[in-house]
Amino acid sequence: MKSTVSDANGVVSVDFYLDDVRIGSAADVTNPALDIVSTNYLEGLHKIGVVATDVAGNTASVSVNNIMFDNTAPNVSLSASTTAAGGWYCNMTIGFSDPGDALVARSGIASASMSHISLNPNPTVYAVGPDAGSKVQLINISNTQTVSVSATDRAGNVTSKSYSVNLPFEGGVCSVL
Ligand SMILES: [Ca+2]
Ligand SMILES: [Ca+2]
Repeated sequence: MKSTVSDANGVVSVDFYLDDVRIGSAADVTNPALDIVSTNYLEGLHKIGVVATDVAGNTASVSVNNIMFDNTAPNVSLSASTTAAGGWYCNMTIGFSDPGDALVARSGIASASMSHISLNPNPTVYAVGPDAGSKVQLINISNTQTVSVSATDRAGNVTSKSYSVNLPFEGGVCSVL
């Protein structure tokens, strides 16, 4: 986190607080900053505060409530939803969600992608909202192929998985192995 402070006669210290507990001081009072490792704290909403002290000992403070620490990576899954009736294709559905209570511990899905090595080397990235459902992508496959899925939440946590998917050469039922 970063803060901006100023004082006509000089600032001597800038202290940072998390949930009203002092957790550190700025090394440089002209550009106050402190890194917080969110995984050292409980997931959910927190209060962050800053106290600046001038040469005369006067203090000024500011705080911000409801800063979310999201320490849990999203869930991702893959399913085959359509048979390959007469064609070398099936509909693959990527499912994704960000676990946690909707109002507290979940930052929401920022993006999700699906890639298929042999036909689509570049992942298709969907722009999705925090509570978006699954997306569908048509993928041409034959026999056993690998499909990779990934989801990223708004806090930057990523989950990636790879699945073997089977489609019989001439029609048949697509299946995630
Ligand atoms: Ca002053
Ligand atoms: Ca999350």
